[in-house]
Amino acid sequence: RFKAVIFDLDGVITDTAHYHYLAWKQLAESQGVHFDHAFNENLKGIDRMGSLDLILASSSRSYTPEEKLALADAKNLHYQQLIATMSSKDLLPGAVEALDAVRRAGLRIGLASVSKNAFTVLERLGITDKFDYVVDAATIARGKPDPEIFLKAARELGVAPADCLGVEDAVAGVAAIKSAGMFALGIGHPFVLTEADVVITSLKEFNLAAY
Ligand code: G16
Ligand code: MG
Repeated sequence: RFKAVIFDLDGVITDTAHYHYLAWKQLAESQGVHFDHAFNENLKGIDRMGSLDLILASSSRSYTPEEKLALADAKNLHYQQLIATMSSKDLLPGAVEALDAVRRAGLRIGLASVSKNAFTVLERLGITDKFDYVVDAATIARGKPDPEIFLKAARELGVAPADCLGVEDAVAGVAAIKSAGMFALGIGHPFVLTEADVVITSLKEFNLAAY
């Protein structure tokens, strides 16, 4: 019944959340801000500057826009060093099988990640050619939960939003899919992803015919 499937990257296809965690933790602690896994959960799907603002909100001092840019750049440099070691071994279980099942079913495949490093990560994973269209995060004005990135993917794929299945692991991402008017498949826990139409634990359970 769907004509396209639009995937999120981080937390769905690969676990870059861990690398974001390491890079943000070092940055936060350099500013005297406590950072743990629970806080990292809030940053999933949130763009770089939005994430930095959430972290610096706990700092005792204030920052100029220039200081914020420098901190965001430092975090990104560290993150890029971490992802440089990625390879196909970093694909989450079931990810390639899910992409290939969608392809066999004759549907279009898109990627909607707000990460400006998404192209690099796809290359490292060796799956760039599995996508018909990858949104360039640099062209997106409003991050998730705004539907902009999912709507852009649908438009570029030539498919109406109502004919799209969106796949997300983050609360903000599921919210973006729902406000785009798409069917939302959540990857994670139903108590967390309450807005999703269906929630599965990982792409290992992906079954296109069931949604
Ligand atoms: C991802 C991550 C976020 C990260 C964002 C921006 O979003 O989940 O934690 O802050 O990308 O990444 P970058 O700093 O590389 O531009 P998504 O949409 O892929 O889940
Ligand atoms: Mg994600």
